[in-house]
Amino acid sequence: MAEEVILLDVLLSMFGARVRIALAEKEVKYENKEQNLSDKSPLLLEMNPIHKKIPVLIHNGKPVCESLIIVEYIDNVWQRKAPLLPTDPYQRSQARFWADFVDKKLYVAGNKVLTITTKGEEQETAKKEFLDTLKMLEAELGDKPYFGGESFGFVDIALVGFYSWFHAYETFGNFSVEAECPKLIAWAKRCMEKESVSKSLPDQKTVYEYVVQVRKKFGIE
Ligand SMILES: N[C@@H](CCC(=O)N[C@@H](CS)C(=O)NCC(=O)O)C(=O)O
Ligand SMILES: *[C@@H]1O[C@H](CO)[C@@H](O)[C@H](O)[C@H]1NC(C)=O
Ligand SMILES: *[C@@H]1O[C@H](CO)[C@@H](O)[C@H](O)[C@H]1NC(C)=O
Repeated sequence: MAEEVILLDVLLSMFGARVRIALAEKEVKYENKEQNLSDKSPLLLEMNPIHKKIPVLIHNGKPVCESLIIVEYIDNVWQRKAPLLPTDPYQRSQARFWADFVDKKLYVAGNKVLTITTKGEEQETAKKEFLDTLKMLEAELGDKPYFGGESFGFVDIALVGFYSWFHAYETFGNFSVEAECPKLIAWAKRCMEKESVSKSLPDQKTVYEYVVQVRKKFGIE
């Protein structure tokens, strides 16, 4: 059956990156339609009328929204490759827990770091929250090569897109992730050895320059 797969995406997005990586892991061919979030396209508004956010996967005309839900959908639809989520129900629940933790804690803490306006106390608080969150993730990783064990999977996909943002977090937060979480950096580099990951992620400098622009736009310098 001929399939039509379209991704509404933004290259710098860590949420979009999840979907790009999952599609690459499953070797799905698709058309990437880069979106301008300052001028949302009629297609984006039609396909995600509730949140009006990227990423949106459009599979044979039908939209799927929310990055983690899209990754799970991809895993269920394209079963020709190794599963991304564990098959064991308990392991599955744990993978979903940690992916949800990335959204609820890491993303939120990261945004606080990127919007730091003053050195001193604000910076210290934001930095601590972010690094504490990363340390919890590092503890969950432990000595395993990937979050799910021996193979690259759902939690790796949920988290690795943030690696592109590390230089920006480090610069505005005045810290080194490598100094604080060496095992997590080793894990990120291991993930980057996979073409599905390295080809899906923007480089750290590009993201940093984007954050500088956004901070200027909002009058933070
Ligand atoms: N929970 C969503 C988050 C997606 C998200 O925040 N997308 C941003 C870009 S990184 C967006 O489209 N923002 C547009 C807006 O908020 O107007 C997911 O996992 O897909
Ligand atoms: C995105 O839309 C804004 C607002 O219309 C516009 O100023 C900007 O140039 C657009 N960006 C790109 C890359 O087209
Ligand atoms: C950044 O961190 C270093 C080392 O912890 C510290 O010596 C320096 O004062 C910090 N700089 C700012 C601007 O907070």
